[in-house]
Amino acid sequence: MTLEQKRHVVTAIPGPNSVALQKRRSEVVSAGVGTMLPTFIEEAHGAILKDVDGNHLIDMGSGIGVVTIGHTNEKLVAAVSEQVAKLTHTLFTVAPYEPYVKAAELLTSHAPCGKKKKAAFFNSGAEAVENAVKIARKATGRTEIAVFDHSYHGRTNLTMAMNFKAHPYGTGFGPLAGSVHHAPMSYPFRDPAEMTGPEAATRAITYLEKRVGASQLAALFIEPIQGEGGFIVPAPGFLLTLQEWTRANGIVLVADEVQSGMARTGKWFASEWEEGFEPDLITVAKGIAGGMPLSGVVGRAEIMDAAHAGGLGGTFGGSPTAVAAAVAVMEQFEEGGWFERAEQIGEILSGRLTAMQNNYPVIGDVRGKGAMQAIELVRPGTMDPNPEATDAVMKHCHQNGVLVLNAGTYNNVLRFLPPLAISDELLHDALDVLAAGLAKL
Ligand code: PLZ
Repeated sequence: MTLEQKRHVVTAIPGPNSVALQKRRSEVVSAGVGTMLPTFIEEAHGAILKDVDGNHLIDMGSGIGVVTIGHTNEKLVAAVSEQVAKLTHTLFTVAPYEPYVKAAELLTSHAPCGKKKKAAFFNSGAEAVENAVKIARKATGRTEIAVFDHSYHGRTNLTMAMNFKAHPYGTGFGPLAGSVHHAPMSYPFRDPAEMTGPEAATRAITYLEKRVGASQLAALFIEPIQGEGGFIVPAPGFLLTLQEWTRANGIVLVADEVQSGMARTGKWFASEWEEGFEPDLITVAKGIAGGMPLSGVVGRAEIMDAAHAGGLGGTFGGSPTAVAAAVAVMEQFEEGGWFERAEQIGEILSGRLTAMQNNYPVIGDVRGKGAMQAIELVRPGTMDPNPEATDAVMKHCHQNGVLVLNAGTYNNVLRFLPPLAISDELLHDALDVLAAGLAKL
């Protein structure tokens, strides 16, 4: 399938057909399932979404970093079509199939977790995080879990407790799971100006040592670049200092790369940007299967093998079509060009966003790596978060056919994570719309 790779707005957004569908939807779909932009999408290709009113929108979010390889990527569509006609389900723990093994071979060969690695597949990012907790507890014989401020790890009971933000993720849904401890993150934009990565790590370590005790901790979870928290990139040396401490204390270090992994930042994993950083386990999802539901835990074999046979699983985890999609994605990454493209996109994004920051003092910070970039909006001349301006600029983009996403603990971050299939022309067009939205403030 193809779609002209051009922005084209023919109705109000949302248009009349979307408004009618939204009405139908509100009758039968739970109010708890929110929607950022109530425009119903009919089809998509590359970096273009076509809605039910014929509008062509530029996708600057990839469904929150999922269709990194581009919408309806041809090789992925072919692989999934072939697989769906051949075998859709046995349940891998009942009777296995080869594509699961192939996906595990590809994933283990690229995960930066030491020499001998193993993997297991699940459905969602939250499920991968939950399984990493199980594996780390079994491997260490300990119970306690540490996470960072501004983190996001999912919507299940255990992962709700691992998120930083109570609202909207946890409020009213308790009691939340226990044995989860939050430590201060390295947040260069908001930390004291002179604070280094190792100093920020020491702050977190001291907190955890006093509050929990290193010997009690099974695992420390860190997003090497925080996603929902607002693309917070920790200061250099932060991750490495944490690793020295987890290694010295027998704590399993888990990198949650659900959002940052799989070519998004210009490498297989964002962890690789910190030289020498080798997490024990990595959780993956989103971009690994280009839109098919798949997640995984990959990491050091001796830790992955700590779980007893029968201890890990689930009916749909690593289903044949999902792992076939993952194989198609990872084989294309191996073929080359994708990481370079993510870096080029990053240069265009950071160059233009920095130029906008010089023009518009509402932009307090520009940050990110590769095709994972964001701006944090403040009240000009202060550090105060500016969620109103963020919302206004986002709405301007939406109305003009550019799907951008917000993020951040203070709802004051606009994040950009386009499909890597986006052309320079489309990217510049989307950024022109963004600049016009900032000018309008
Ligand atoms: N870990 C780092 O970014 C999902 C949430 C979308 P699931 N982030 C998008 C929403 O509002 O529900 C995420 C993540 C990181 C874990 C997860 C959870 O992944 O596939 O949504 O369960």
